[in-house]
Amino acid sequence: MNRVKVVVTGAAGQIGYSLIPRLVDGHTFGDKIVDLELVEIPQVVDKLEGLVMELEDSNFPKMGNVNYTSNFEEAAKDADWFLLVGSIPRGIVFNGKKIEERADLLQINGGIFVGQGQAIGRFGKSDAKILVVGNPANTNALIGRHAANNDSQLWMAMTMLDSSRARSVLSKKLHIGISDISKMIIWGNHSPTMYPDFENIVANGSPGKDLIDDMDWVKNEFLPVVQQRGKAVIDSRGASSATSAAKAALDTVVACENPTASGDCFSAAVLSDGSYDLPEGIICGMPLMTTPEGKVEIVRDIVLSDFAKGKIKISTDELIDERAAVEDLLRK
Ligand code: NAX
Repeated sequence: MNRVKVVVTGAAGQIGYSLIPRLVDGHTFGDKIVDLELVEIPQVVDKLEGLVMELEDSNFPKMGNVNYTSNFEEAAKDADWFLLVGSIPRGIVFNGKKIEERADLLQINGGIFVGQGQAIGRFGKSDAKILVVGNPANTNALIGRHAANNDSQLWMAMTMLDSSRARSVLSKKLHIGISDISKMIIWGNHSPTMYPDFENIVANGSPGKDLIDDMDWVKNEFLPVVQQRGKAVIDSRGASSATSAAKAALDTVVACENPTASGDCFSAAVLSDGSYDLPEGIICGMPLMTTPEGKVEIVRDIVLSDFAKGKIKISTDELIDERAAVEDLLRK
């Protein structure tokens, strides 16, 4: 197949502005022609005309048909990929109420994902891949997956940005290049409870547990820096991570579209099936690989230390709490 149809929601947002051009630049999908469906809420959708003008003016070599719409069902028809970036951020006024609580955020954004999930299940390709970026990403993906009710489609929540951040910190600590580090796994939720697994990385052929024995550094620097990196970017920039989030979304697509190198894995959150004794029925960060046939599977041979298991439990407990907060949306 030499064409791929990609739906992007939140297309007028800051991640969208960095992400969308790079979907058609010939890198992410290689030789394939990329048809784009750019989706926004009705109040914002007209702004996308300007983005489409810019895409046309950029002469991207692999750009196919580009459409923009606020009708998600129309956009979803026969799509191969869904990059669900759109969501309502904390702090905005929604239906007359300022949204500050995580529970409110879960309900509002979860509601969006019921409708989008149903449309993906009905109209998306049977082997569609869905990457949820909009927060709270794991629980949004759980709601969307449930509403889609289509087991042949793959629902993921993005943890690649957390994995990229962890690799960056580890490469500085070990004085090696980013590409010298493989098997960077993020376990759990895309939230400050996530667990970046330094013990199971492979750095220039050596396991992380042999290279990093400074637990004070792990506890007091590595984990807090990676877990709080999103907040640090917001505090400095006055806006959340956009370029790095867009790059991470593209990296996730590339990781799914190409077979994973032998012995390596990549990070995304998928429905847990009880592997590694993780609670079933949550969308949980795990090690994944893409087979030579193009199937994305959980890697099942990672060994977890007691330290890792304790940290991962904190994050999966949080995911169970989030699931309980949206129980009503999982009954629809
Ligand atoms: P922006 O506020 O710039 O853009 C979001 C866009 O989504 C807006 O244009 C809005 O109109 C649109 N939107 C809202 N509801 C929609 C719907 N139902 N259908 C279509 N579009 C809709 O946010 P941006 O900085 O682009 O971030 C987007 C999301 O990514 C946020 O939820 C943010 O928290 C999340 N992030 C997730 C990350 C991850 O690693 N999973 C990291 C980066 C980022 O923080």
